Amino acid sequence: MLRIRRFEEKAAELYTQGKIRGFLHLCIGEEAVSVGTLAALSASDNVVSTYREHGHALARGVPMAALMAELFGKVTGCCRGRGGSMHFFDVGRRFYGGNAIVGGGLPLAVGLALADQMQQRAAITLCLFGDGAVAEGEFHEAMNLAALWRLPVLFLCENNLYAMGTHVARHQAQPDIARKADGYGVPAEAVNGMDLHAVETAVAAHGAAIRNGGGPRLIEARTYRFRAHSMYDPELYRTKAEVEQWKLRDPLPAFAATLRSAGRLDDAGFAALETEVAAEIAAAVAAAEAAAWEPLDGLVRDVYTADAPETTSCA
Ligand SMILES: Cc1ncc(C[n+]2csc(CCOP(=O)(O)OP(=O)(O)O)c2C)c(N)n1
Repeated sequence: MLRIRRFEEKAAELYTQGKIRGFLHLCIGEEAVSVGTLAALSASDNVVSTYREHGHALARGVPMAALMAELFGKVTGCCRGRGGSMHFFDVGRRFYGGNAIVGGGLPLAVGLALADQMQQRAAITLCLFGDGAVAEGEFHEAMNLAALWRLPVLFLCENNLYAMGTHVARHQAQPDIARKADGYGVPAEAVNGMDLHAVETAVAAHGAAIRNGGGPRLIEARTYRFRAHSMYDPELYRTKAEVEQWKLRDPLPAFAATLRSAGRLDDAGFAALETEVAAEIAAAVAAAEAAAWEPLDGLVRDVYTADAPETTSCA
């Protein structure tokens, strides 16, 4: 969680300096969902994410340097700097995006799970999406097909209450997202998305049920983003008091407190973690600064190609 938090704080700083361009959506406040979820999956599972995916990619083990370089638009980025913040991708780690289209990952996840089922590959597909995606047709089509074909998909809605500036109660006739699974006969659960342990426990349990042939499941992780929707958002739709109230539930100090009371972390240990993370970030930034841009003659590479895309992992 600390790596994700500090990585994103640095990204925001670099963005204001003009080093990172395009869109930048931070997941600060939602780290317990990234870490708790990915900790409960195995390396052979598939992960399909959204445009707010920095935390998911880091928790999946995609190297920070490859992600930082991607933010900079450099050739050493996980997509050669072509995708930027919204399109982190690492096929070797079965991390299938980074997707700018709200709800766009849902059909992709169903396709991956169908392929696994047809090839009798033992894996589940984690499909992450926001509360805004639940208003899209893709959500219902994906739930329907996954349930009908009993596909090994774990749908995980990261409900941070807002789709850009619209509160979930203003775009959902039924704002209790977990209940939407009832219509498809899909078992579902809402969990405290600010609690790493609660998220990990739920994902492990539902993941095990899916692996045992139980068909798809839905988890609604109730969480909150402390920062604006993106770097361009004046946040006129919520009060500062509301944000401050949620910050009292910040998953990072909460988990640190749990570790402290269990005798597994003290001040010196926490300071050492901060130092380690700061060094990792500094190295990632320096490497991204020093890296080359995509050569001009490579600009149409992978746009139209007869060759299969590269399938190696990021270094
Ligand atoms: C199909 C589509 N419609 C609209 C948009 C514009 N848009 C970008 S983010 C967003 C809100 C999505 O909110 P949510 O799914 O709750 O994710 P969160 O930002 O809360 O993580 C919208 C409507 C888009 N990118 N794609």
